[in-house]
Amino acid sequence: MKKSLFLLMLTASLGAYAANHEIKMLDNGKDGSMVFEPGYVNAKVGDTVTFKATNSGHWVQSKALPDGVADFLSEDGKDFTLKLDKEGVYVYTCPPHRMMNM
Ligand SMILES: [Cu+2]
Repeated sequence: MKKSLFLLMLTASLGAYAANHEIKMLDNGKDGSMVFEPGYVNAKVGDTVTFKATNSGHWVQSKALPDGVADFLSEDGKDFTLKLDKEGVYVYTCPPHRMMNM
């Protein structure tokens, strides 16, 4: 009886483990104009990241990814959710504002 209770608790905590992180794509943010906000997210494997098309005219494209992770490219004015299946650093850019370090 005690053992099955423990397993249920473990499942519940695993379910709570995966989080979604929102990154807004903005014309103007705390860090200046044409920015992702926040500019950095610390996430865990299994989490998702949603790039919110808060302002149109921005989208997101992968630039450098951990080995084995497929390149991604979202569409202008559309939210995009990425599942983080591998540990590592994910670097991305906004193609129209690459020259502005977005
Ligand atoms: Cu942009």
